[in-house]
Amino acid sequence: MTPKSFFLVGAPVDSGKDRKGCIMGPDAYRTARLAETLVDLGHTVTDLGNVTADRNDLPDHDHLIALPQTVGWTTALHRAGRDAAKRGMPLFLGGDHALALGTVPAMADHAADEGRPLFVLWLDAHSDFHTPLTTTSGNLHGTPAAYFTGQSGFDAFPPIQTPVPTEQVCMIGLRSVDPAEHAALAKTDMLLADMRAIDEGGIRAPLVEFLDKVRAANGMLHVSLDVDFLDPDIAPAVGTTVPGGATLREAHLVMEMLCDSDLVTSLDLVELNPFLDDRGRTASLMVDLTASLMGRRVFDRPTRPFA
Ligand code: 5AB
Ligand code: MN
Ligand code: MN
Ligand code: MN
Repeated sequence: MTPKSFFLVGAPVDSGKDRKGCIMGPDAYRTARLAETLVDLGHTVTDLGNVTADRNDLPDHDHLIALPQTVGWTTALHRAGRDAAKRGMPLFLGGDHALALGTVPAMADHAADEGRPLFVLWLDAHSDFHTPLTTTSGNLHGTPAAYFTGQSGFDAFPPIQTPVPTEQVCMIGLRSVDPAEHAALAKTDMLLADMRAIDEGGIRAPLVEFLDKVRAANGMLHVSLDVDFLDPDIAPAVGTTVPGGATLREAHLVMEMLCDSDLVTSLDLVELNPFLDDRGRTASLMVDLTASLMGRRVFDRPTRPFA
C-alpha cells in the first residue's frame, strides 16, 4: 500500500447508550500503540487529540438518551471530520457508534466537494438503522445508518447535506436487527450480508461485490468497524455483545482485502469499552485489524493457491 498520511481524531463519545466506558476508547487505542504501529508500516501519523462535544441548549428528551450531548458530538465531529479529511486520511477513534452521526455525514460532504460519491462499509452485528421515532431502547448509537442515508425523524439533528444513497452502503456481520429496522431496510437496496450468508458463501463474496461497485463509481470508501462485528470470544470489550460473530481470520481477511483494494479513505473504530476488556486484548485486536487494513502482511503478494 502506498504510504498514507493519517490523522487520528479521538472521539470519546459515550452518550449513545446507557452503559458508560467508551469514553476511554481513544486512550486505549493510544495505549495499544495504534500510531506507532502505523508508523512502522511506513505511514505518517498525526494525532489531533480528542474532540470535545459542542454545547447547545436543547432540552433533554423523555425517551432518547442524552439527546443534547449526542447532537453536540454530531456537530463537533462533523467539523473535526471535514477539517481532518482536507489534510489526509481521518481515523476516528471511538467512542460509541453515535460518533458516526457526525463522521459519516462529514465524509459524505467531503466526497461531494471532491466530486466523488461516498460509499460506506458497515461492519457490525447490528444495522443501526433505527430513527429517533422507531428506537425502543432510546440508545442513539443504534441510529447513525438511518441518519446518514437521509431517513426522516432526526429533527433535533442538523439537516443532512449529502445523504448517502442506501445502494452505496454495505453491511456485513448482521445478526441482531430489530423489527422496525428490518421493515425499513426491506424498502432499500442496501447490500446486506448477515452471518448466515457469511456461513454459506464466505465473507469474501459480499465484499468483492461491493468493492467492485465502489471502484466502478470512482467512489470514496468509509469503513465503520464496530467491535461487536467480531465474535465476543475474541473481542469481549463491548457493551452489546452478540454471539456468533466474525472470527479472527474472517475479520483479518476483510481488512486484507480492503487493503489490496486501496479504496478506503476514512475509518471509524467504534464501541470499544476498555472497562470491559481483558488485559487490553480487544484494543490490541482492533489495532491489529487496523494494521492489516493499512498494509501489514506476511508476503507482499498472495502465495499460490494450494490444491
Ligand atoms: B451498535 C439495538 N438495536 O437499538 C438498539 O452497538 C442495539 O452501535 C443497537 O451497533 C446497537 O438499542 C448499536 C437493540
Ligand atoms: Mn454499531
Ligand atoms: Mn453493534
Ligand atoms: Mn454496541
